[in-house]
Amino acid sequence: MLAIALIIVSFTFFQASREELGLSADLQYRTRVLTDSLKVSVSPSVLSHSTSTVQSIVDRIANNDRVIGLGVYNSDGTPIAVSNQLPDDISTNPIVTTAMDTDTPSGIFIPAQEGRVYIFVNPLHSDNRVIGALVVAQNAAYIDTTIWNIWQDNLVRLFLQLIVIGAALFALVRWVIFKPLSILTESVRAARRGETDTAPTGSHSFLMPLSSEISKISTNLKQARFAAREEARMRLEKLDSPWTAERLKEFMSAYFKNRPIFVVSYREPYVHSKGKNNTVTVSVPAGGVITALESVMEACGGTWIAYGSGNADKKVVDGDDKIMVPPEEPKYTLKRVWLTEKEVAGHYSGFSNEALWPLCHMAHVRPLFRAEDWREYRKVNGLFAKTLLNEIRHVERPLVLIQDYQLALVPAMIKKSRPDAQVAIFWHIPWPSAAQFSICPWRKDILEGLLGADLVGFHTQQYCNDFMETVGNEIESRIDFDHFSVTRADHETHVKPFPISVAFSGAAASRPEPDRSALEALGIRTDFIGLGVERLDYTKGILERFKGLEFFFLQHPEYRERFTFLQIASPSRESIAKYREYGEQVRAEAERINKEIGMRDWKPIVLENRNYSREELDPLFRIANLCLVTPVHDGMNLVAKEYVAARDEEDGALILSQFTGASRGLKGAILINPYSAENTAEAIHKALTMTPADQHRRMKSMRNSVRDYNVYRWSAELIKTLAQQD
Ligand code: GDG
Repeated sequence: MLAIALIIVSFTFFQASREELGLSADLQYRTRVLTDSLKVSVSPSVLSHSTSTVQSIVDRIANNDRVIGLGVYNSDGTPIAVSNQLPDDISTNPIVTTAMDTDTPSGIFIPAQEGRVYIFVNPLHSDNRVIGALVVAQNAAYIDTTIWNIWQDNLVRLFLQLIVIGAALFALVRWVIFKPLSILTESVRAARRGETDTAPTGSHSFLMPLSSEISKISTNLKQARFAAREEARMRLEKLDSPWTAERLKEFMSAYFKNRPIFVVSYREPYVHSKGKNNTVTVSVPAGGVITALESVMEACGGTWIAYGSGNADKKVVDGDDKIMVPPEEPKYTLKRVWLTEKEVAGHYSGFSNEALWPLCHMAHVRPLFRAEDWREYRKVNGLFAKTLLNEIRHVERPLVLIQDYQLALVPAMIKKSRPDAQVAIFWHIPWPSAAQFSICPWRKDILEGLLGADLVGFHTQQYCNDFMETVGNEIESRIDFDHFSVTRADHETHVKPFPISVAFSGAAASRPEPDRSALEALGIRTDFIGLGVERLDYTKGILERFKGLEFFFLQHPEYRERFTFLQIASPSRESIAKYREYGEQVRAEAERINKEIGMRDWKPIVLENRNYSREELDPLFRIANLCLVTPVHDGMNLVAKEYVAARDEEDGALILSQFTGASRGLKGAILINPYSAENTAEAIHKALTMTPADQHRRMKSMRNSVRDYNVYRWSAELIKTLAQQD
C-alpha cells in the first residue's frame, strides 16, 4: 500500500508540474499576443500625449474577466492611463523599469490576495526608441486551482484505492491464508496429541502440498506411537528394560483400566503471573516434587490439586478453578485451591518450613513450633482434603497420591470420609530419628494423619526404619517389621522406600552441541566449568561448597583463570527470615571469595540468584565438567540425577554429599562430607584431573542406575504397591 501511495503521489506530482508548465506557458503566450496587438493602437496615442484615448483603450480591455488590470506608462515610469484594479505600486516594480531599460518584454508571477497574478511588461516604441511601457496584470489563480484539483482528485482516488486494496488484503489474509493455516495448525496439533485419526484438513489449494506432507508425518507419528505402545506392552513384564512415559501409560491402562489418578501437593506445577501490558506469563517453580510429578502426570493424565500461588492464577481458570496443563500441550487437569495470606504464612512459611523442614533435616537450624502456625496447618490440610473429597465424590476407588510434609494430615482426613479410596503419601524429605522427632509438640497428630494412608513412601530404607521406630515410640499400634507395616484400629499402613528419580530412559540422543551463549553472557571463558543448581536453601550446603572452592583455589593456584564455578541459586521461601539471611550470607561469601581469589576479569564463583528455565538449565548441565551437589542433608536430591541424565557423552564428574538420598544409588559419584572444606577441595581436584576412561566408567554406571530406576518406574511401583493394598 505504501508503494502504491508512493507511485500515485509521484505521478500526481509530475502531472501537476506538467499541467502548471502548460497553463503558465499558455497564459504567457496569450498575454504576449494581447500586449503586442495593443501596442499598435496605444503607441501613437502615447506619442501624441492623447491620454483620454489611451485611457479608453485601457478601460475597454480591462473589462475582460481574465485581465485584472492594464496600465500604460511613459518612459520615466509616470502612469498615463491605468485601470482601477492594477496594483498602485506596479510602476515602481523593477520589472517595469528593467523591461524599458533593457528593451525586453518580460513577465513575472506574483502572489496576491486572491491567488497568483501574472504581470507582463511590454515596452512601447517609436522609431526604435522606448517611449513607455504597457503593463498587463492577468489572473493566474485558475492555474493553482487546476493544480489543486489535480492533487485533490488523485488523493481521493488514492484513498479509495487504499481502502479497497486494504479490505481485499484483509479478506485474503483472513480467509484465504490465516483461516486455512490455523485449521491446519489445529489438525497438526491434534495429530501430535494423538487425538485424531484423520489427516490435516481444511487446507486451501495453495497449502495442499504442505498439508499432504504433514498428513504423511502424522501417519508416521501414529505408526510410531502404535509401535511404541506395542513395545511398551511387550516390555511390561520385562522388568530389566527401562521405563518410559509410554510404558507407564500402557501400565496404567493394563493394570488399572485407566482409573483416574489424583495428585495433591502444596506447590503447583505451573504458576500464572501478571506480565507487562495485561499479559499473563507462565513459569515452572523450582523444586523436586514438581520435577518428578510433572513427568508422571504428563504420562498418565488425571487431576493435580495444588495451591494457586500466582497473581494471575484466578484469571486463567474455569468456573471450577481448573485449567488444563502443560499450557503448550495440555495433558492433565490442574485444580487450584485458594488460600489467604494468613493461611500461607501460618501453614507454609510457618509450620511447614519453620517447624517441619528444620525438624526433618539435620542442618542445625532450630525448628520453631508456634501454636497459631499449627492451627493454620490443620486448617489448610482440611481445605485440601475438602477439595479432594469433592473431586472424587463420583469416582469409585480413586487412586490418591498425596505429596510431602505440607499435607501430613490429609491422608487420615480422606480415609475417614472415603474408606474405599486408595491413599498414598510420599514424604519427599528425610525422616528424622525418633529422638529428633520427639521434640515436636504435635508429633502424635502428624503420625496419626500419616497413618491414615494405606501407603507411606520415603526415599530410602533408612527413613522407613526411622519412621517405624518413631511410630513405635509414639503411637499405640502393631508394628510388623516383616512386612514393614503399622496396624491401628484395623487399618494397616505399609511403609516402603521408593527412591525418586528423573525422566530418563537412556535412549541414545544425538543432540546438537549445547549452546554456550549463556556462559559467554556471564563472562565465563575458562577451560573448566563447575556447576551447582538449587533453590537457595540452607540444607543445600552452598556456603560449605564455597568454602571448599576457596580451599581448592588456595591449594591449587594453577587452576585460577582456568576453572570457574557457576552457582544457580533460585530464590526460595523468601518470606522466611532464615532464608533471607542465608541468601545474604551466600551473596556476601561469593563476593568475598571473588575479591580474595579473583584475578583480572576472572571470578572463581559466578552466582546467579534467579530462577532459570528448564531450557536454560539443560545446556549448562551438558557443558559443566563437574557438578557439585553438597547438601548438608537431603531426602534424595534430583539435581545429581539430572546432571547424570544430561551427560549423553558419558563424561563429566559428579561430586556428591554423603548426606543425600541420592548417594545410596549413584555409586560412580565422588562422595564427600560437605562439612569438610579439605574433602570438597580434594574432590574438585580429583574431578578435574580424572582420566576420560575413569569419567566414562563412573558416568556409565550412574547413568545405568538412573535409567533403571527413573521417575516412571518410581511412580509405577508406588501406584502398583498402593493398588495392592486392601
Ligand atoms: C525435595 C527434597 C527431593 C533448581 N533450581 C532451578 C530449578 N531447580 C530444580 C532442579 C531440581 C529441583 O528444582 C530441585 O530438586 P531437589 O531434589 O534437588 O530438591 P528440593 O527442591 O529440595 O526437593 C529433595 C525432592 O523433593 C524430590 O523428592 O529429592 O530431597 O528436598 O529438579 O533442577 N528448576 C528450574 N529453575 C531453577 O532455577 N526450572
